[in-house]
Amino acid sequence: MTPMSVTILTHADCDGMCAGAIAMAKYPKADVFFTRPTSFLDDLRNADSETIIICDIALTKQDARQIVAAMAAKGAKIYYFDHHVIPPTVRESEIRKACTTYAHNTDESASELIYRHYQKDIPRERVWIALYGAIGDYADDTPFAKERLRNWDRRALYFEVSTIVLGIKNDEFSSYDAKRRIVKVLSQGNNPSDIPGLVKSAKEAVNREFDLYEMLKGIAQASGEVAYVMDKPSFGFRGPAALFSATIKDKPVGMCVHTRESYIDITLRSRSRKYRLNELASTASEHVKGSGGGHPEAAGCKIPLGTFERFLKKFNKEME
Ligand SMILES: [Mn+2]
Repeated sequence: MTPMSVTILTHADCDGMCAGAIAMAKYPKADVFFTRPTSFLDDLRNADSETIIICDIALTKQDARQIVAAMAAKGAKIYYFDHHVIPPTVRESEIRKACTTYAHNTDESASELIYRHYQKDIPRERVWIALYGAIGDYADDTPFAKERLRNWDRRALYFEVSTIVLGIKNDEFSSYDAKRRIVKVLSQGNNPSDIPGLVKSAKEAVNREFDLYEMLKGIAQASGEVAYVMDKPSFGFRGPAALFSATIKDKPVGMCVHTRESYIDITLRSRSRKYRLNELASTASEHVKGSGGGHPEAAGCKIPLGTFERFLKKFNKEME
């Protein structure tokens, strides 16, 4: 183990990048690695630092027990900031015991959780990054975020959030190396719009989203209370495709369905606060021996090939 070394393991979306940037504001020499729930166990096992900071990574039902055991066995200081639902295969008290610090709340973004932990050690203005992460994850409705939004020009903040959320959708900024550069720049107190090319990239993504909406008008379908688009030509922009399908068909829930080689990948978005998509996704996908989860308004599932009809029927039934 390298002494005094710090590894940041974080999610590669806006909230994860912002949470990572806050960790890096505290530890400028830290190494940043991006991970995701399904590769978290391996990446954690490979992390070789005295201090490991984990942000915005959900524990999967399948790996949760092994991850907690791996954290406990590591002999490192582990700081874990997350807001995903804890799977039933592990107890929160066990996670807490395996970590030096475990900050968890499903109502707050990972960026807010980590900012609150380090705020005394970093410049006050880094709260912007926390707000970018919160807005990026639709988690700016918390008492903390609402109060902080009043301190600044929120239109400027939204501009910066849009720059990062949309800018990383284009190839130029979607690689882990490009995202690592963005995290570093943010951690030093710069804004997303300071990164050469990122605003332009965001604008291109906006254009593609409007084009996507036009394209979906012709192919979105609906069944019961669910709108969906099946195997649209490109795999990207799945969240907006799910949402726009719901908007086009005027349904509370939209899905973007992609048939992959060995499973069906479904991205879900909701236009209504009435439903908890993560719970619906989990119940309906398990009904067909798949898996799913996420947040109340944004979720994802993997289900076996040939089970979409049954999945959809169950999903509609659970919505009632
Ligand atoms: Mn998040």
